[in-house]
Formats: sequence, structure tokens, C-alpha cells
Amino acid sequence: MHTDMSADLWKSAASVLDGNWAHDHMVPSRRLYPHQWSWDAAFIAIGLAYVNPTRAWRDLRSLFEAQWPDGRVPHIVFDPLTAEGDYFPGPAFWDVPAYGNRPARGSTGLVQPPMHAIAAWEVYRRAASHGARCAHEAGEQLKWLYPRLVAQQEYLTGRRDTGGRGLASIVHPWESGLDNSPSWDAAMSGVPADLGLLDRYRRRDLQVADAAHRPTDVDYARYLGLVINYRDGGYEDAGLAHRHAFLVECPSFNAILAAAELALVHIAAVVGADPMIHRRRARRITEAISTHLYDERTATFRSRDVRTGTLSPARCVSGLMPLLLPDLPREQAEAIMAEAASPRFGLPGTTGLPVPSYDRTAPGFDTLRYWRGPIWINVNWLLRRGMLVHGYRGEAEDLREAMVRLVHDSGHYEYFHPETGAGIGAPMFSWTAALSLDLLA
Ligand code: 9WN
Repeated sequence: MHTDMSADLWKSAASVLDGNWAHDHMVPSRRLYPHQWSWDAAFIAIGLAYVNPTRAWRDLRSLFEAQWPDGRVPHIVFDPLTAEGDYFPGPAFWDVPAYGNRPARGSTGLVQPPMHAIAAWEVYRRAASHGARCAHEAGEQLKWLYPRLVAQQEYLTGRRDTGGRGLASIVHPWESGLDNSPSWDAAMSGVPADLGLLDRYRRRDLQVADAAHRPTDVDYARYLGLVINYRDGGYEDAGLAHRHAFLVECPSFNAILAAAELALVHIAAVVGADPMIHRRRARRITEAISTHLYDERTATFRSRDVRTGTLSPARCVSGLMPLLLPDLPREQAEAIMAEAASPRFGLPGTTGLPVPSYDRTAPGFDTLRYWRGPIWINVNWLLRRGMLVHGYRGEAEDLREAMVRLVHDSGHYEYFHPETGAGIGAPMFSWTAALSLDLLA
């Protein structure tokens, strides 16, 4: 790849991360997302590992300082220095229960995909290249994080196994990180949409972003209704199957959950804990994904609605994520590669672009609306990682080059138009910048 292009991109990525640092954490973007988000912090740490490892650890630590006693790591940790009105729904709406050693800042009661063990391991293994002081810091931080990462995994594999199949359920589309993905359409159609809620609360996102690029009002009414139901039950998970309208097993969330156990195998070995526990858990989750989320008929992975037991009809980028797992049966890995190369997703060999978030050939494919078509760098980064795990080196390199070219030409946007490559959503978006650094390194 052209060295000027790489140098330009490296510089602009590092400056986005400098600009988005907020005293002890990184914001995903200044205007649209002025707090700390959970899986963003993990992707961001992976990039900070190259330019500022101390900040990578600080960011992860700020997030885990807000971990709940039951092990859940909140999907947003609110910055007390940011006004309530700067993001909706803010801390007052979430109204999370107080607990003993809770830090001053508020959080939500939802989670996001547990990318953090993967990130912590990536930051740790790069630390030595920054010198002895960084290596020492990395060892100390990893020791602090390990029990917290284990508690996070145990919360998800324990209390969140609402279907009893050895998979974690998400209780809200926001937990997937793929908010309005068509993967949830079938399950969300049964969730009441009280549009009156939107008269009472104002959508802050529509004041700072284009409505055509964001989830719809009906989506938001359902999102708020689900939060209210979970909140009013004290964010308790017991018995959710009988009292919550949305419970879904997502192949992407669960693939990340299993990949996190594999990262914990390495981390446990460094901190003097037993790695075997994590290896066994990774194998169990992989088996559950492979057995329960794979549709033999179409040879694709789908999300499963826990309440009805049915697989979603939508073919989404989340179905490509189990490629992250080394123990996936060979024919399923091959099926993912075939799906990724098909006209539905079109690997860069055919389109010159990274894969979109949804099947290009589906009637509902929407080039602008968030997770219903646009290209996102984080899921493409995960797909490339999966290709490397399964030895698809040529495809991984093509995908890497397509991501680097796209971000270089269009900027560090939140997401990208899947036909023209134009940047959409928030500019100067942290994880796009952070993962670009990793792709260039
Ligand atoms: C809701 C911060 C987050 C990402 C998610 C992305 C979007 C929030 C929103 O932004 O979600 O959590 O307000 O739309 O979908 O993946 O973590 O970047």
C-alpha cells in the first residue's frame, strides 16, 4: 500500500483519538455520543495500544470502575461533566439502582458485546515494544482487570442464559451494538411501540444527526419501552422469559463472548490463574453457537428469538462473526466465507469495498440507515480477524486494504455508504480511527 497514504491515515487517526479524549475516558464522537460506551472502549484500546497505551488502560479502567456487583459492565458510563440534555436517554431516564461502592458517575443497566478481554490482551502484548515501563504498567493493569473480566463473562454466561442453551441473550437491540439491524425485526415486531413516549422525551440524536441515517421513531418508541420494562423490574434478569418482550441470542454477541474466553486463556496464563476454565467455556459457547444459531437450509448463522424459538429470516453481518472462533466446524467456516463472497455481502474482490451491515440483495437494504446497509469498520475488522483465524490470508489482506482505502478516502466516519463509500453519521469517530491504526501497523 502507498506509504504516503498510510502516513496520512496514521496521522489523522492519532489526531482523532487525541481530540476525543475526555479527562479519563474516550468519547465515541464529541457531538453525538458525549459519554463512554462499552464496546467502543475496547475497539479504541486496540488502537491506543500503538499511540498511547496508558490511555488505553485508563479508558478500560474507567469503564470497569462502573461495573455492577453482579458483573455486568454497563453499555454507557455517563460523564458527570456532561449535561443531562446532551444525550438521550441520559442518567435520569435510566435511574439505575444505587449500590455500595458505586462510583459517582451513573450508567445504563444494559450491556454490550464483551470485546474487552480481547482488547486487554492486544494492549498487553504490544506493551513491551514501548519499553520496560509500559510492560510493567501492562502487567499491573492486566492483573487488576482479570477478575473483573471474569465476572463480566460469568454474568453473561450465567444470568443472561435465558434460553438455557448455553448462549447469552440480549434484552435490548442496543446490547448487540448493531441497534436497528434487520436481525431484530421479527422479534421487535412483537414489542409494543408507544409513540406517546416520544412526545414526552425528545430524541437528542435527531438534533445532531440526519433522521434518514438513524433508527426510526417506531424503533425508538420500542427501545424506550424495553428500557422502561427492564428498569421497572430493577434490571433483574431472573424470570425475564416471562416478563420481557425482547430476548434474542445473537451470533455476533455470542461469538465475541467465546472469543473473549479465548483471550482470557492467554490472560490467565500471565496472571497465574487457570487457563483451562476459559478454554472449556470457549468450546462450550462455540458448540452452542454452531448447534443452535446455524440454519442448515441456507448455511448461514442467524439470531434466535428466545421467546418463539425461531431463527430470524434476515441475513446480516452478525451472521459472519462466528468466523472468529477457531473451533468452528470447517464446513461452517467455509459457509461463512461463501456468504461473505456472495452478492449479498460482496467481499472487496467484487465491490472494492468492505462488507455492508445487511444483505445487499434484500428488499429492505437501506444504503443510509445505520445498521440496515451501511459499512461499519468494527465488524469488518472482526471479520478480517476471523479470516486470519481460519487461514484465509489473501481475503484478509484484501479486506484490510479495502478498509484502509475507504477510511483514507472518506475520513474517520462512523459508517459509510455501501455503494459510493461516502462517510455517513458522526465524523471523527473514535473506533474507526483506532482500528485504522491497527490495520496500518
Ligand atoms: C446506543 C456509540 C454507540 C455504539 C453502537 C451504535 C450506537 C447508540 C446510539 O452508538 O448506539 O447505544 O445512540 O445509537 O449502534 O454500536 O456503541 O458509538
